Amino acid sequence: MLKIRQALSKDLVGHKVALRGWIYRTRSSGGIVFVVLRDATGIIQVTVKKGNLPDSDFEDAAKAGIESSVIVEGELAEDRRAPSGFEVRATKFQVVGFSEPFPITEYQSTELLLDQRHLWIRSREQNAVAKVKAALLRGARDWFHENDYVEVTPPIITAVAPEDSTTLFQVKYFDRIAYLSQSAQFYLESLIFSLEKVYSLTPSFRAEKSRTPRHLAEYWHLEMEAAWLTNEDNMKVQEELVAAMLSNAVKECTPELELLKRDPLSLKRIEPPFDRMKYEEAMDYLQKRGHGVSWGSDLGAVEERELTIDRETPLFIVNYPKELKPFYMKENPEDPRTYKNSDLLAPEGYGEIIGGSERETDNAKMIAWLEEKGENLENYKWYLDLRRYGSVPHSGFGLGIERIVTWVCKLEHIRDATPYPRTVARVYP
Ligand code: NSS
Repeated sequence: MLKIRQALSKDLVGHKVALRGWIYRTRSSGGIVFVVLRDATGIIQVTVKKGNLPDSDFEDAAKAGIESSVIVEGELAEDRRAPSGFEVRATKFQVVGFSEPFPITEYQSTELLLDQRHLWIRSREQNAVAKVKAALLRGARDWFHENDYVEVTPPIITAVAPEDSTTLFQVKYFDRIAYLSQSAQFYLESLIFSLEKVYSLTPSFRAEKSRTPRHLAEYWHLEMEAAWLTNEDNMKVQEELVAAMLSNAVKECTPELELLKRDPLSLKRIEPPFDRMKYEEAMDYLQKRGHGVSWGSDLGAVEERELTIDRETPLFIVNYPKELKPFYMKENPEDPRTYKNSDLLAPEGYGEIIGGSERETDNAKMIAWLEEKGENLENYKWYLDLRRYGSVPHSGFGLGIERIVTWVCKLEHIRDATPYPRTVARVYP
């Protein structure tokens, strides 16, 4: 049994091939049924001609609607009119499972496609996105492994809010309230005192009320933390990691990228170092282009789009004002209004994919901030302990996997970067 991608080969022309998969399209004309078969790897045309195979097989082929599962045997031939340039002339056509009329047809509303997500994920675009995502993840894991990072498994049920306490999901935890993790960062910070360089890939949860094309309530978060690392070193890790992820996507998924209309060369060209722009310079840049922003304005989707729309490579925005970022970031000694931090923005208007910083090591500064926000210090006692027992300079970051997938796969909406998107409106299916 071959996979379709293997069968699309001049070397096999004239040979008998056996394939299995699902009917992607079908039409009959007279004594011929033209079936386009798909499997995990691609599509191929199968011509089923009465007389070339048992009559019962021909009748089944004529009857089987799209998404029926089938096993096909026949001779491979070149055919320039066929979708992938080849066709199989069937000598056997066995229907494994007839499909009821498939609820998804060509032009469907977004809502219907989301209701039918469990079926829609069979589409070629979703197939390609899933493979690109896997290739990006593999590129990341390989890079971390080659650079001596240890993969660790932080908890998902937590009592802390590393990012924004207004976007926590509560869970009933026996007789208490706990939260779904927004970020593994604090746990990773604790692990560097043993392992020095760690990373994790976990789901993160944000109860974001805003319906935007770049926010999910549940997303995959790739985070790293390392001892002895400055913010400048931290950005170098990000550049190298992102370049390694892109290069693996190109290596493993060129046909999928092309199907998604992403030119693989545009990714291949992206190499460190990435440009750096201070938050202050970003404000100037935006003001000159008519945006009503000033010192202290957050960079939202609109501003990040403006900053990156004409770029072909990612851009670091560094040194944000303190009021825009969380308490754990290290004050920038060169401009104490700001932190030693960076956001990495993807080019072509896609915007933020990574947030990172050097971490504050002065407990007094962090306690003052937590008290000001009315946080319960008890919950952070363990985190503050990390600065009491052999504190070291350290840095880390978090990369939103669906954000990088949205960019690499040129998606309009982040929900298509994951098979089952979780948004305000939807937990079904
Ligand atoms: O809030 S972040 O900017 N930063 C953190 O969580 C740090 N504690 C990470 C760290 O230093 N270990 O989120 C990091 C990234 C951000 O750049 C996005 O790419 C992604 O996580 N992110 C999201 N992706 C999808 N949906 C939502 N709602 C979302 N929020 C953040």
